[in-house]
Amino acid sequence: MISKIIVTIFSLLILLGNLEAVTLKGVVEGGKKLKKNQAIVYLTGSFKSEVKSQKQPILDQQNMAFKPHVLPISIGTTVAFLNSDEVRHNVYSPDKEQYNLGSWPKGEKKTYEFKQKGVYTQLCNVHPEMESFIVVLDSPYYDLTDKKGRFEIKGLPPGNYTVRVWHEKLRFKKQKIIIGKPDLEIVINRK
Ligand SMILES: [Cu+2]
Repeated sequence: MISKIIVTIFSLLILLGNLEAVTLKGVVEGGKKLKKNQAIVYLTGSFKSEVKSQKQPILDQQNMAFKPHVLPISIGTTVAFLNSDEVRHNVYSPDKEQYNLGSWPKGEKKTYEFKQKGVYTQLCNVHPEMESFIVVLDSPYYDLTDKKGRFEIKGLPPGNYTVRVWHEKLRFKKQKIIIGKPDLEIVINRK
Protein backbone atom coordinates (compact mmCIF):
# COMPACT_ATOMS: atom_id res chain seq x y z
CA MET A 1 0.00 0.00 0.00
CA ILE A 2 2.70 2.46 1.05
CA SER A 3 4.73 1.62 -2.02
CA LYS A 4 1.67 2.30 -4.19
CA ILE A 5 1.28 5.72 -2.60
CA ILE A 6 4.95 6.46 -3.12
CA VAL A 7 4.72 5.45 -6.79
CA THR A 8 1.64 7.68 -7.22
CA ILE A 9 3.36 10.66 -5.58
CA PHE A 10 6.41 10.07 -7.71
CA SER A 11 4.35 9.96 -10.92
CA LEU A 12 2.62 13.20 -9.91
CA LEU A 13 5.97 14.89 -9.32
CA ILE A 14 7.21 13.81 -12.75
CA LEU A 15 3.98 15.09 -14.29
CA LEU A 16 4.32 18.44 -12.46
CA GLY A 17 7.95 18.68 -13.54
CA ASN A 18 6.92 18.24 -17.17
CA LEU A 19 4.18 20.82 -16.85
CA GLU A 20 6.67 23.37 -15.60
CA ALA A 21 9.17 22.70 -18.38
CA VAL A 22 9.39 25.52 -20.88
CA THR A 23 10.32 25.74 -24.56
CA LEU A 24 12.84 28.22 -25.91
CA LYS A 25 12.66 28.86 -29.61
CA GLY A 26 13.99 31.44 -31.96
CA VAL A 27 16.08 32.24 -34.98
CA VAL A 28 19.80 32.72 -35.56
CA GLU A 29 20.49 35.51 -38.06
CA GLY A 30 23.45 34.16 -39.99
CA GLY A 31 22.69 34.68 -43.68
CA LYS A 32 23.90 32.35 -46.44
CA LYS A 33 26.73 30.77 -44.45
CA LEU A 34 24.22 29.53 -41.92
CA LYS A 35 22.11 27.96 -44.67
CA LYS A 36 25.16 26.03 -45.86
CA ASN A 37 26.40 24.83 -42.48
CA GLN A 38 24.20 24.47 -39.44
CA ALA A 39 24.87 26.19 -36.14
CA ILE A 40 24.40 24.69 -32.69
CA VAL A 41 22.37 26.70 -30.19
CA TYR A 42 23.01 25.58 -26.61
CA LEU A 43 22.33 26.72 -23.09
CA THR A 44 24.68 26.98 -20.12
CA GLY A 45 23.57 27.81 -16.61
CA SER A 46 23.41 26.63 -13.05
CA PHE A 47 21.50 23.42 -13.84
CA LYS A 48 22.93 20.07 -12.93
CA SER A 49 24.97 18.93 -15.90
CA GLU A 50 23.66 15.70 -17.33
CA VAL A 51 23.89 13.59 -20.43
CA LYS A 52 21.03 14.16 -22.81
CA SER A 53 19.26 10.86 -23.14
CA GLN A 54 19.66 9.92 -26.75
CA LYS A 55 20.33 6.86 -28.82
CA GLN A 56 23.97 6.32 -29.69
CA PRO A 57 24.56 9.09 -32.26
CA ILE A 58 26.12 8.03 -35.57
CA LEU A 59 28.83 9.69 -37.62
CA ASP A 60 28.76 7.96 -40.99
CA GLN A 61 31.12 8.25 -43.95
CA GLN A 62 29.01 8.33 -47.08
CA ASN A 63 29.86 9.41 -50.64
CA MET A 64 33.28 10.60 -49.45
CA ALA A 65 31.89 12.87 -46.75
CA PHE A 66 31.16 12.70 -43.03
CA LYS A 67 27.45 12.66 -42.25
CA PRO A 68 26.26 14.68 -40.43
CA HIS A 69 28.65 17.59 -40.97
CA VAL A 70 27.99 18.90 -37.46
CA LEU A 71 27.13 16.61 -34.54
CA PRO A 72 26.37 18.11 -31.09
CA ILE A 73 26.51 15.76 -28.09
CA SER A 74 26.70 15.96 -24.28
CA ILE A 75 29.82 15.00 -22.31
CA GLY A 76 29.84 11.25 -21.67
CA THR A 77 28.15 10.33 -24.96
CA THR A 78 29.47 7.44 -27.05
CA VAL A 79 29.41 8.02 -30.79
CA ALA A 80 29.30 5.18 -33.35
CA PHE A 81 31.51 5.71 -36.41
CA LEU A 82 30.39 3.94 -39.59
CA ASN A 83 31.69 3.55 -43.11
CA SER A 84 29.06 3.20 -45.85
CA ASP A 85 31.47 3.64 -48.78
CA GLU A 86 33.19 0.95 -50.86
CA VAL A 87 36.60 2.46 -50.01
CA ARG A 88 38.41 2.36 -46.67
CA HIS A 89 38.10 5.46 -44.53
CA ASN A 90 39.98 6.55 -41.43
CA VAL A 91 38.83 8.70 -38.51
CA TYR A 92 41.08 10.84 -36.39
CA SER A 93 40.90 14.10 -34.46
CA PRO A 94 43.85 16.39 -33.63
CA ASP A 95 41.80 18.18 -30.96
CA LYS A 96 41.52 17.77 -27.17
CA GLU A 97 41.58 14.01 -26.47
CA GLN A 98 43.34 13.42 -29.84
CA TYR A 99 42.32 10.01 -31.09
CA ASN A 100 42.91 7.92 -34.17
CA LEU A 101 40.33 5.17 -34.56
CA GLY A 102 42.20 3.56 -37.45
CA SER A 103 40.95 2.69 -40.93
CA TRP A 104 38.23 0.24 -41.76
CA PRO A 105 36.12 -1.02 -44.68
CA LYS A 106 32.40 -0.74 -45.37
CA GLY A 107 30.08 -2.29 -42.81
CA GLU A 108 32.41 -2.11 -39.81
CA LYS A 109 31.76 0.15 -36.85
CA LYS A 110 33.93 1.80 -34.20
CA THR A 111 32.83 3.64 -31.08
CA TYR A 112 34.35 6.41 -29.00
CA GLU A 113 33.22 7.98 -25.72
CA PHE A 114 33.78 11.73 -25.34
CA LYS A 115 34.76 12.73 -21.80
CA GLN A 116 35.86 16.35 -22.29
CA LYS A 117 33.89 19.25 -23.69
CA GLY A 118 35.17 20.97 -26.80
CA VAL A 119 35.14 21.00 -30.57
CA TYR A 120 36.62 17.88 -32.18
CA THR A 121 37.44 18.23 -35.87
CA GLN A 122 36.90 14.87 -37.59
CA LEU A 123 39.38 14.04 -40.33
CA CYS A 124 40.20 11.09 -42.57
CA ASN A 125 43.88 10.54 -43.34
CA VAL A 126 43.02 8.76 -46.62
CA HIS A 127 40.98 11.70 -47.96
CA PRO A 128 42.29 15.09 -46.77
CA GLU A 129 39.22 16.93 -48.10
CA MET A 130 36.94 15.18 -45.62
CA GLU A 131 36.09 17.22 -42.54
CA SER A 132 33.32 17.45 -39.96
CA PHE A 133 32.81 18.52 -36.36
CA ILE A 134 31.70 16.78 -33.19
CA VAL A 135 30.90 19.41 -30.57
CA VAL A 136 30.88 18.09 -26.99
CA LEU A 137 28.78 20.28 -24.69
CA ASP A 138 28.47 20.39 -20.90
CA SER A 139 24.75 20.85 -21.40
CA PRO A 140 21.83 18.62 -22.30
CA TYR A 141 20.00 21.60 -23.80
CA TYR A 142 20.84 22.19 -27.46
CA ASP A 143 19.51 22.12 -31.01
CA LEU A 144 20.82 22.43 -34.55
CA THR A 145 19.48 25.27 -36.69
CA ASP A 146 17.36 24.41 -39.70
CA LYS A 147 17.67 25.97 -43.18
CA LYS A 148 16.02 29.17 -41.95
CA GLY A 149 18.20 29.41 -38.84
CA ARG A 150 15.38 28.33 -36.55
CA PHE A 151 15.85 26.24 -33.44
CA GLU A 152 13.75 24.89 -30.58
CA ILE A 153 14.87 23.59 -27.18
CA LYS A 154 12.20 21.84 -25.15
CA GLY A 155 11.91 20.71 -21.55
CA LEU A 156 13.74 23.59 -19.86
CA PRO A 157 13.34 23.90 -16.10
CA PRO A 158 12.78 27.51 -14.94
CA GLY A 159 16.01 29.37 -14.18
CA ASN A 160 18.74 31.62 -15.52
CA TYR A 161 20.64 30.58 -18.63
CA THR A 162 23.10 31.89 -21.17
CA VAL A 163 22.30 31.13 -24.79
CA ARG A 164 25.39 30.45 -26.89
CA VAL A 165 25.91 29.55 -30.53
CA TRP A 166 28.65 27.49 -32.15
CA HIS A 167 29.30 27.67 -35.88
CA GLU A 168 32.43 26.62 -37.75
CA LYS A 169 32.87 30.05 -39.39
CA LEU A 170 30.53 32.57 -37.80
CA ARG A 171 30.54 34.09 -34.30
CA PHE A 172 27.39 35.14 -32.50
CA LYS A 173 26.53 37.26 -29.48
CA LYS A 174 25.68 35.35 -26.35
CA GLN A 175 22.48 36.21 -24.58
CA LYS A 176 21.33 35.93 -20.96
CA ILE A 177 17.76 34.76 -20.53
CA ILE A 178 15.39 33.91 -17.73
CA ILE A 179 13.21 30.89 -18.30
CA GLY A 180 9.85 31.09 -16.56
CA LYS A 181 6.36 31.10 -17.93
CA PRO A 182 5.33 31.28 -20.74
CA ASP A 183 7.58 29.94 -23.54
CA LEU A 184 10.26 32.32 -24.78
CA GLU A 185 11.17 33.39 -28.30
CA ILE A 186 14.47 35.15 -29.12
CA VAL A 187 16.59 36.38 -32.02
CA ILE A 188 20.34 35.79 -32.01
CA ASN A 189 22.60 38.12 -33.96
CA ARG A 190 26.19 37.97 -35.20
CA LYS A 191 29.02 39.57 -33.27
CU1 LIG B 1 38.12 8.85 -46.13
